[in-house]
Amino acid sequence: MRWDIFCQIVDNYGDAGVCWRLARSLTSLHGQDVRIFCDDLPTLNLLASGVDPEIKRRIDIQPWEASHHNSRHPVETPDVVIEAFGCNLPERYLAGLLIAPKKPIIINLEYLSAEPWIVDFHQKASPQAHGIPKYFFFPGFQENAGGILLDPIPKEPLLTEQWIPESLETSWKLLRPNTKRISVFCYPGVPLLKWLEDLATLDEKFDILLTHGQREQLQFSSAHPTQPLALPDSIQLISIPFVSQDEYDWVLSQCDFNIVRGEDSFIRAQLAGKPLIWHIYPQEDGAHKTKLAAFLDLYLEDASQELKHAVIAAMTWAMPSEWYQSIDEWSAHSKAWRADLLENQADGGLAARLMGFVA
Ligand code: TRH
Repeated sequence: MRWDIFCQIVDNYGDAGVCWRLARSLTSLHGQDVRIFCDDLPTLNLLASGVDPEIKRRIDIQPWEASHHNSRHPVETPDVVIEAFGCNLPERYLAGLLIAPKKPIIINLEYLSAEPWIVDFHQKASPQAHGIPKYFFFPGFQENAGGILLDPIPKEPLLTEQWIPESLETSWKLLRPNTKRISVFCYPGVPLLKWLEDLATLDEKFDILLTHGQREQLQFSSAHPTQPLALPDSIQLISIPFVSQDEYDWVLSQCDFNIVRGEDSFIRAQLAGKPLIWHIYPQEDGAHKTKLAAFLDLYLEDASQELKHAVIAAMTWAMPSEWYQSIDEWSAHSKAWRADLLENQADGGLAARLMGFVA
């Protein structure tokens, strides 16, 4: 089938990250013919840069405006149109669909959520005045939700350094033996410096891999506007460049603990099978708190009371000294959660469920 994915970048990298991962999953796992129309090609290309060139060649990446010309080629009408995160289709593109001999199906691909209500709305019709069939699709963890994007499934998360991506070679040389590794990819507004200072009080050495832009965030943290970064030797800060999506996946799999955010990195950290702090995208109405609680309900369903307390504390930015004593149990739990996730998504996850629904 022919798929057109529309991707409008609201902020950060997540919109492009999710659209790209969907495109590559549909192409590499299901042999689909995919075009992406995106209003920020530099961001999309940056994420996509490391992927197998054969897959990249098969995905047609186009600027948003290029979709306007589609109205002149009704023969090129896709079978499926994805409005990622409810973005509106360009009017001229929609006009082209209206005169096309064969109508596609439009999918409003929603944000990922662990909230129970999504299963009641998943795959429901969203009738439009223009008459083209449109449906909601809700990614999620539950069996009867839209699933998660799995591609590529990281290999067993063993700490192995036989292969190091070229872009990370310099940073990797700085890593110390017998030292725990933590990667950091979070939004501003959390007490990260205080968190690191507290980490330094533990009887352990830590190498902290700061993703692109994270060091600046630390320096200008509102809690410490003028304080220079003075951390003891037990904590080493290493800034890494912005890497491709595949290389970032690799980073997650090579760390003992990951701080992630948004949607795509959040899933990738789970698939890496390591403990994580999910810095959920903050929403003004506080809706993110409900979403975080819904995820924690699922994630901690089988956890001991002690682990529940520790993980909830960590995810709400309590200081590491308050929960780090549970790290071994949390590590074991993360491996089990990864296995459960893969079992629950053994049907192929989001891309396969989407294929099934459209069929
Ligand atoms: O960047 P994010 O915070 O994205 C968002 C946006 O805020 C968006 O508006 C919101 O809708 C969404 O989250 C829920 O976080 P996310 O989703 O994890 O996306 C980051 C992408 O960037 C992901 O695909 C991983 C990738 N990435 C790299 O490829 N290289 C890197 O070096 C890093 C740090 C990330």
